[in-house]
Amino acid sequence: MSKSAIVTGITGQDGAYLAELLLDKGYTVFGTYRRTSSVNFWRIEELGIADHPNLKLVEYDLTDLSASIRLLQSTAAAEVYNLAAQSFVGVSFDQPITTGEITGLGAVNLLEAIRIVNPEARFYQASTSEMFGKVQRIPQTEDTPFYPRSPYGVAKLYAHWMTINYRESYGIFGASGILFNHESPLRGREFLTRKVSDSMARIKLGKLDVLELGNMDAQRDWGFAREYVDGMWRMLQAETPETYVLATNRTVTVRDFVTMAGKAVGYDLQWEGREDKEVGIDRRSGRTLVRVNAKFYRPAEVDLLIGNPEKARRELGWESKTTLEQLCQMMVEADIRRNELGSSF
Ligand code: NDP
Ligand code: GDR
Repeated sequence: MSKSAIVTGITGQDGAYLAELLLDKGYTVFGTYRRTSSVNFWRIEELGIADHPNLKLVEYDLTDLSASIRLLQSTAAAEVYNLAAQSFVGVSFDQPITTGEITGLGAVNLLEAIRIVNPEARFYQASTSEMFGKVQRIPQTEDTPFYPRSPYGVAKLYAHWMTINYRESYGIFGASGILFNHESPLRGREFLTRKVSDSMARIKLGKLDVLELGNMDAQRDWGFAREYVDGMWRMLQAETPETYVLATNRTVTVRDFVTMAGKAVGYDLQWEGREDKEVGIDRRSGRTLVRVNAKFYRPAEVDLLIGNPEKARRELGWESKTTLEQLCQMMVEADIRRNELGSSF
């Protein structure tokens, strides 16, 4: 009999890629989406899986315990991937309570539903490198102490520990993936890499003058999302529920990424000025293409993330293969195509 899985957050980047992977493996996928005034399925449409016969779309809100219980009852799913979250770090400073309710407590609604309805179901929690926050040690591993720096990071840390607590208290197969930043052409446009790839494409096409950004010195370990969802699946096929870091083990600054994206469309950026006076100028034309605007600074920042995925490599056979240069090129090309077609995603 084919397996079935619940994927919360199917309208998001990872939800779309994970659904694609599970459908390819023959799963029946129950993908959950939120009731909003205009639901948007552009990602699963772009992947060509929106009309797949084994994809069942289910209306669901993570903050509702009774809905979580009914979700487990009606689907009888063997695997539950909790990808739904208020996932934007910047917004979590403005909406700390909503973020706590969705990103933190929401995971517990699902864990409770599993405990009540089907304790045999395997659970994946989408944990994050944001839990490391103020760096204590590098590279970060499963044993690095946590020090979250945003309401988002704190909420995720709560959900992470609750996953471990349900593992230890009730024997639930709860795996937690501490994933470092992962990006793709399906990334939301509010996140750094996609904001940059989309803006560089628009500058190139004459649709935008200048790209405005916040902290240029932050360093991130950026990988390709399609490879990371494969790691999630591997965690739920393992013999025992564990915590794993997924990362590339390479870190670059925001500035480096912008330079890379500029290069992908033929610009040669040089950087002048410091902090909120910094600008990126194209050497060939002398044009200012990038400017820092302090309104994009966060009240507290995570300065440096670099993960060591050795445990995942050793125990799951997982590794990241796509280089950041390849990823950046892929994102910029996708955004050039979209902008030429006048697409708004
Ligand atoms: P996205 O922001 O692209 O997707 C989040 C999903 O959660 C969307 O489908 C969203 O639905 C859904 N959602 C939000 N609130 C609720 C709610 N109350 N009830 C049900 N669904 C809800 O995130 P990603 O795909 O990038 O990330 C997936 C998960 O992995 C998230 O939990 C994120 O925090 C975590 N993560 C991501 C990393 C990354 O680099 N991408 C790294 C580490 C962890 P809607 O479309 O309606 O808003
Ligand atoms: P992050 O991703 O906060 O790491 O969280 P984001 O892409 O938002 O920021 C990355 C870094 O870039 C700096 N930055 C800017 N960021 C945005 N969004 N917009 C800007 O204009 C800008 N200028 C500079 C940020 O300050 C930050 O240092 C992501 C999310 O997907 C989380 O859900 C996930 O858990 C973590 O990655 C791992």
